[in-house]
Amino acid sequence: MPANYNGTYNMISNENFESYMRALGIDFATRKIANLLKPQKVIEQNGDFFRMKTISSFRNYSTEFTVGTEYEEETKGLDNRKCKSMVTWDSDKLVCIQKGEKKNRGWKHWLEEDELHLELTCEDAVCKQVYKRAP
Ligand code: YOG
Repeated sequence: MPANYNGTYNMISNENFESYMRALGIDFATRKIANLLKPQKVIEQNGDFFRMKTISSFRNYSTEFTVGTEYEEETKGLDNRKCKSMVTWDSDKLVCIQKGEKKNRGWKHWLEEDELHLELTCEDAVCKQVYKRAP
């Protein structure tokens, strides 16, 4: 039985988002706006199938994948690149590798009680975000 990530989570902390965005080549003005956002993650999970939505007042981003199956990801509204992405389980952690133009790109999710943790990596930048389950 895989871990259950189903739920809606609100951002409570966001470290190094600026360096992550710089590594992705996001322009100054967009970074200033994005840095002020407190997005929400909405996760729908059915076994190994996931729909993940990142929702904010500025832009939304949505991805769907099956764990263990490589998929074409287009980061529309973010840095607008194409990646060959693949998510795998590392025990109860979800680990995504995003192969493409940017080296060392990916993310990891894990749960700690009512918190959803996310580490976003691009090149040498690591952003750490924590979300709390919405009441
Ligand atoms: O999430 O890959 O949870 O897809 C990362 C933003 C900001 C737009 C968000 C909008 C990267 C301008 C998704 C913020 C910065 C800045 C809300 C990260 C790029 C552009 C959409 C992500 C995974 C894991 C699921």
